[in-house]
Amino acid sequence: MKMGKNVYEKSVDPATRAMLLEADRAGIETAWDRFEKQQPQCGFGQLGVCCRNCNMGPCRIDPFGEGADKGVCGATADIIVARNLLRMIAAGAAAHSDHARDAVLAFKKMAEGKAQSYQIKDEAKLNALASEYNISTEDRSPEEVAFDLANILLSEFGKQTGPIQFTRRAPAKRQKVWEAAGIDPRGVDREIVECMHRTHIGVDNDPVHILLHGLRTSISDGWGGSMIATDVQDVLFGTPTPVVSESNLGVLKEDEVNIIVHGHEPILSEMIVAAAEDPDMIALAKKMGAKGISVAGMCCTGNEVLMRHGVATAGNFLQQELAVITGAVEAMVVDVQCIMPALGNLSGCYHTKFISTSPKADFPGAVRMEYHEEKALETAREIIKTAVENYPNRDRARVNIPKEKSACMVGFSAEAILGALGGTPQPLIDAIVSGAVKGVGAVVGCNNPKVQHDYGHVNLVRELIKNDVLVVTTGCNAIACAKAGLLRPEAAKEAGSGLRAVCESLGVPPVLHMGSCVDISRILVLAAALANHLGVDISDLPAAGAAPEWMSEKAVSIGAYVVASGVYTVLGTVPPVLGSSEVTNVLTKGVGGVVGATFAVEPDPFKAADLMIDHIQEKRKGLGLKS
Ligand code: CUV
Repeated sequence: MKMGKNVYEKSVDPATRAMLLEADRAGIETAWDRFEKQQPQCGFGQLGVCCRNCNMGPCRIDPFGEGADKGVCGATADIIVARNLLRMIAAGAAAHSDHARDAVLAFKKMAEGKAQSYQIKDEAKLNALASEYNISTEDRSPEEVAFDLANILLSEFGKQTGPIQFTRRAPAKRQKVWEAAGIDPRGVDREIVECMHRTHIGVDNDPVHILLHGLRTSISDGWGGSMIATDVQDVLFGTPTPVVSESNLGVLKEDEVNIIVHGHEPILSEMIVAAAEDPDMIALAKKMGAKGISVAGMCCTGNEVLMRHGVATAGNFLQQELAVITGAVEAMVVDVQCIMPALGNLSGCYHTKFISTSPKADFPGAVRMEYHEEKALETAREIIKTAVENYPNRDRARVNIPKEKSACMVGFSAEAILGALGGTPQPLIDAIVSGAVKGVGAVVGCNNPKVQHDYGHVNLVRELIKNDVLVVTTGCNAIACAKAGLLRPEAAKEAGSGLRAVCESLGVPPVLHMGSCVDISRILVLAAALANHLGVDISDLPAAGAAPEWMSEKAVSIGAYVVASGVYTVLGTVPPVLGSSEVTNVLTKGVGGVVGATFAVEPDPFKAADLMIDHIQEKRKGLGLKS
């Protein structure tokens, strides 16, 4: 049947297919339908040659060379594409870093005793961070240390001269590369603001010069904003250690109040998880006829509570609407980033309450329950209560929860990985030297309806582990892997014999879930630890990165800082740069001469795996290791 066939083309995930059929039956539209209605998508936009940066325009360059070859100001396709890309990086870096800022502000309020719901959960990490900043810990309470640390972290955003402290975690050779290229960032906010200044009409009009600033800005994200977010969140909520859980829409409960936390900030989701355990709330749920309260995550705030508490995750980016379509979600609670405004209308077709909590993010059709640190737990309780009281409104006839869910082992922070190895990266290095493990692949990023949902993620990762490449993952790739069963220790059976033996001896999966998107900073820290241990640069490591289904501007910033850190990166969807041969050449070739790594684009996950494996073999050769 045509409808069924369509569903097969849209996703490889059976739960997703089931819900897409249900959506069709109910006449409900999803992102896939809206994507189809957008076809054909604007060719100028796809190539990146449309400029709306001033009101002499909009201008666009004719890619066939028959019409306009310059905008009104004289900007060529090369300039326009580079400027547009820089604005994407700015937005992505801003999203991660503004999240980090809020985490630090919450941390500061905690230190001042103004946010009673939060405590210091990882004092060892607090002290380690304090010593990185030369903050004295002697004869001082953890809160006093935290207060000083919060202030100095806040200053990383607004500072005018560098370096950003955490960039000093990179190998010395890498820092020299950045200094030589003039891309060592000065301050997080400064670089982002400068992106906006440079791309204003009549400022920076040299594509290479523009792209170099893009790298600088992205480094201020990866080794700045994102890393600050990860570390402060670890101090506040605990550094993840291995924990088991479940993943996919089948984690929703037939007979319990289902609450989904969706978005990015654990500042909120942590409190929701805590409040859901409140005996009063559970008693209320029972009074409403439910057996209990079940919290499940989506996207990266889901990853945060999955990593730290083993809270089940209901799915990745493209499943957010499908969760509502199960008819079994009492509340979809969101904070910031990757939340589809479509959820407003959609929730209106079901009993689901769509609750937006961030002072920064409002949505049509959402109930606003603004969330402030001072009253964090109180607000979380009110949110839970709203969800619980909504349970009797669930229409049983419309409940359709797919049965699929997979077990997963998660929680592999850099600390947990080093801990599992006995406190030093040496055993992993030995495995790499012997060739049992060929190298490390970092596979991350979103879903995108341009790609069959999860197809790129799951096939790329399977191919890598089959070839003895250990995979580290975050974000929506991690969730795709969890759903496919690749985060179970038993998945070692799918790995090549060398990787399989290593995983089985350690009792870990061949794919290590390192967290949310800001936690790609954990991958950087791990890469730095490996490089430092070997006395080489990150660009010398047998490692490669990939984002098979990326879509967000954050992913552009991530790709840029991963490459700027020396890691070859393969993108599965085409970034809007092909309208400029100069920009395309710089990203795929020229940048290698500056930072020792380049981008590649390869939509086919099997070919992408080959590219990564070839790169890893080349780096092995460079280190004198056998292939
Ligand atoms: Ni931040 S950025 S769709 S949730 S990974 Fe998922 Fe991860 Fe992309 Fe968003």
